[in-house]
Amino acid sequence: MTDRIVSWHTSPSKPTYTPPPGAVDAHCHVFGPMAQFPFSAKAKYLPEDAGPDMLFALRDHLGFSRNVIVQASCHGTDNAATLDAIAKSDGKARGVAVVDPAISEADLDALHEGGIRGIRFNFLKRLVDDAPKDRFLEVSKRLPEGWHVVIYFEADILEDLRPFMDAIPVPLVIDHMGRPNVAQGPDGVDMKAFRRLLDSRDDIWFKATCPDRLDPAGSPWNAFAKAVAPLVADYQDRALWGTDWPHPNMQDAIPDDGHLVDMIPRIAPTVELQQKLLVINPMRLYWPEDASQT
Ligand code: 0GY
Repeated sequence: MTDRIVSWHTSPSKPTYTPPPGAVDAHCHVFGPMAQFPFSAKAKYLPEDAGPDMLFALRDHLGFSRNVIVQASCHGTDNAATLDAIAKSDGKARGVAVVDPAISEADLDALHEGGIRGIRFNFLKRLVDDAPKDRFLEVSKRLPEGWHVVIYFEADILEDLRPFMDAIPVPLVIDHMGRPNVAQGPDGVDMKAFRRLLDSRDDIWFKATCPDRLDPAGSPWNAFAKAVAPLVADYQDRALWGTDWPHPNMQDAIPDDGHLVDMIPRIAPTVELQQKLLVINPMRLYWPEDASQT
């Protein structure tokens, strides 16, 4: 691992779609800057710097108001870069941390003070060396009030993870819908299994994100739109949306973030759905104290 990767579009287009006031990009990351926040020795990719200034410039360019910054695997369990970005956001960002499950209560409280509202369990073997379910479960039982657990997995291990997910006593947010094969369509086996998971509890949320990762046919991501729009309609109070900028690890088919925003009306065609997806739902999870104003 020598070359540092540029995984984002350097001049994304201005979207045609205008998000509603107060829209939240509920899945994005920051990388470094490395000189200040070195990457983990266990990182599986080494990105170029993509710090808060770049993230906030993109937020404004795309017409969004707030960000939820998810700790990327390249920073391991040191959340300093994520916390730094939140601190620089003027209250417009909150975050999801990755922690050593042995973290103390005092350190969890410090993360809360810094704007963290959840922790992420990553089960992708290409990104992390291990994912200890028993230890994850233990820490999920002692999170600060109002926090949730974000889980990142691929569709082929959904059934294996069911007992683990069932035992987590706080709300769950599933990254990228558990990476279904969208080419199977809205009634394919992956989407059906994901719907069974959503039906098992009413506090499981999902991110209707990453057409660039999930649609094998590529842009304009028609299979993604076809498979995901019914899910957003049927579970409209639990759907979130995000850019995934700076698109960790993407090297081929780096998406244009303006085009990603233009997907929103294709998966949420009415103003009411868009308001839920982009404002009401993320505000309930990440800024509940302000949510009633939306
Ligand atoms: C994503 C997707 C990926 C990476 C990470 O933390 C990460 O490194 O999340 C991926 O490579 O699929 O959610 O941003």
